[in-house]
Amino acid sequence: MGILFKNGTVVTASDMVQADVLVEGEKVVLIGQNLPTRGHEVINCKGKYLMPGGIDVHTHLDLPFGGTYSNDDFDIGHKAAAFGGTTTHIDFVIQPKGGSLHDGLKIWQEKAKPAQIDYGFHMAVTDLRDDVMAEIPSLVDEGITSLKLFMAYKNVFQIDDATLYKAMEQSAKHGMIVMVHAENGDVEEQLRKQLLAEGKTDPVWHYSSRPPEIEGEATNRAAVMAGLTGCPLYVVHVTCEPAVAAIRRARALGAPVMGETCVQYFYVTRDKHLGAPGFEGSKYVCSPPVRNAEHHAVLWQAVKDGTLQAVSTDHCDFWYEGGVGPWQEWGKAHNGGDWIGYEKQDPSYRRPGKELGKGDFSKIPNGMPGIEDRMMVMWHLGVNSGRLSPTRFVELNCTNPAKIFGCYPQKGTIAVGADADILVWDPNKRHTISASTHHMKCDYNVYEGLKVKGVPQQVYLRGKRIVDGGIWLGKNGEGRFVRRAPHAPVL
Ligand code: DUC
Ligand code: ZN
Ligand code: ZN
Repeated sequence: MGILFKNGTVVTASDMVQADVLVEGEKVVLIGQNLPTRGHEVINCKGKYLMPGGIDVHTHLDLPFGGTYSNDDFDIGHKAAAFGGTTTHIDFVIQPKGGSLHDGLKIWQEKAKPAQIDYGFHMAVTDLRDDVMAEIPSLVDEGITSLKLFMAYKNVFQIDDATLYKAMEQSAKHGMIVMVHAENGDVEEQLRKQLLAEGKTDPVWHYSSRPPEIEGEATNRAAVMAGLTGCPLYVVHVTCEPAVAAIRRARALGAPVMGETCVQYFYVTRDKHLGAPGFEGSKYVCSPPVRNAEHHAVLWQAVKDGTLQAVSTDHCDFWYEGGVGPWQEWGKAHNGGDWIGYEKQDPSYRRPGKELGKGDFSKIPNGMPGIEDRMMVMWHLGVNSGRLSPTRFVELNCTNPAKIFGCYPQKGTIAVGADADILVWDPNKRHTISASTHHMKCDYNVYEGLKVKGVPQQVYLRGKRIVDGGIWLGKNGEGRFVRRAPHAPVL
């Protein structure tokens, strides 16, 4: 007996067709019209879209950052992702100071034990010693085919140009891809010191310490190295015109350069959000900073014309004030008391959050929530407005991420033989986004009050229904590590 999704419209990166989809076990086994129902559980999908589960290739769950940790972990963060239609994500393992890449990997494997959706790892290299260089090829055997290097966060994560160049040479040899956080960290340090010395300490000055020019410069520098080494480059969280221009130019010259932007960079602005009165703007501090509408328009053009190939979140949430939410109940209800996170050990404990940067914008933990919102907000702002077709929406949020990071067609599409990660998407259902109803462990939502039309009604992970309307049906430990293949295509 299988599950037969009947009478829906199947949306892939290339087509929208009225068809039935038969799932047996964990896989899609048949797509066709008027498939016989006998012996199957039938899901009536009339008026619904059947889309592949979302893939968010840029998340930071339980990330140590600026003296605290990001809130969402591989338990609550996974549930939140699934409620928003994301069934796979790729998180960043951070090489610990003085440690090896495999030391970092062990830490993240431990974090991932409660997994509820599928996940992969990128490896963030912070210290490319000779022994670490020698370790890189073995990552491929472990299904990790992407390295990440930070060109910013001086004295924390930042690497120098020689390191980036060497990492690219090594990656190119082994069919891996290099990702960069592209901002000039040396210039940022100078700007930051000047601003603080002038008494400019409020959240809005974060923007001035990281202007578009230093993002564009670093993006161009990395793109030049990709051209010289032949290493596929993926620029994460592109926010602005100078960075888009650098990627566009490099691609026109034939360099293997790709890029993503994140959903918040289409919506959140310096003027309204980061510049909000008091300390409110700290909610929107992330790096690179959010930009104003003129850059949003450049990003829409870039995701339309293929200069950028994917949309992710950089999900990395911190408390504003702290508080309770539905996640607390779930922690107890669905884990049978087995959950051993902070809150279980000491319910009064609250991880430090945005307040760490009161009086000094540079100490505000960088990041915001978004893993749950991405698909709904992109559908609403992109498809409902006519900027994106449903097929391009699927391509940006599901298919291209899978192709670029080596897990297509297992993930990222609805096709015979693919994992049955399926969204039953209701394009007519309305929903108001709010921190009071979201499932992320965060006391604010970047899109608070945004009325979207189009939501995932049911979510299937490898053939198992994990979300049904507002009901959670997933289980800890059922999320699986996704081994990715090297030599993925450059799109
Ligand atoms: N940017 C953020 O805003 N948060 C985490 C790391 C990053 O690069
Ligand atoms: Zn980054
Ligand atoms: Zn990030």
